[in-house]
Amino acid sequence: MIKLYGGTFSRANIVKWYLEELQIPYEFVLIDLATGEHFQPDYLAIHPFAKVPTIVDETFHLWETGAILTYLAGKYDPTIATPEQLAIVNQWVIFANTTLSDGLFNPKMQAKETPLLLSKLDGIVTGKHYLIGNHLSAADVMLASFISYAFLMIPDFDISAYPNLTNYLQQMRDRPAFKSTMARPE
Ligand SMILES: N[C@@H](CCC(=O)N[C@@H](CS)C(=O)NCC(=O)O)C(=O)O
Repeated sequence: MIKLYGGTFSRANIVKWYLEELQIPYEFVLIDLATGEHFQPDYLAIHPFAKVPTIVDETFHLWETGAILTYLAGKYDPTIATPEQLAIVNQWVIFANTTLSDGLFNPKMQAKETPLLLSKLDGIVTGKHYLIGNHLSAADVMLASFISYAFLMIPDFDISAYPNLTNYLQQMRDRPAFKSTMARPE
């Protein structure tokens, strides 16, 4: 069974969400970041930079949220049949983790980049339930996770000017697997 190492409120929840969408059984191993459990030798042996999340799939260790999602997509998403399909998923995963993340969270970039990114995303998801094709993919999980984090981390973050993105995000947040993994208690 896959082991997922993560903190209570950490990016491991993104991996949890995707594992639950894929209906893959997993064991969650809570790493207490507050007490520095991630700096213990046992954990450093699987993640030399002492961050979460990490997964262990049989004997295979992997860290970095985006890399984990792409790995899970390639191995366990039955709708991904070609390297090109996986590459498109990876493109969105990397986009969310870099271009979008910088544009949303970097104070030096926010003013210029956030409206550009959100308005472009609003156009891209118009009339769509999913970013790619007619099923949820790791691309949706990463994109919706980062936009959801923006609501938690950026005071007054608001996407109401982008109705298609708002609808898309709401559909993601209504998914049972999102609610059981990403949603925080009110
Ligand atoms: N880009 C990395 C970021 C990992 C990361 O910074 N994780 C945080 C928790 S969300 C962490 O481990 N913090 C503990 C620390 O930095 O000491 C990923 O997505 O996996």
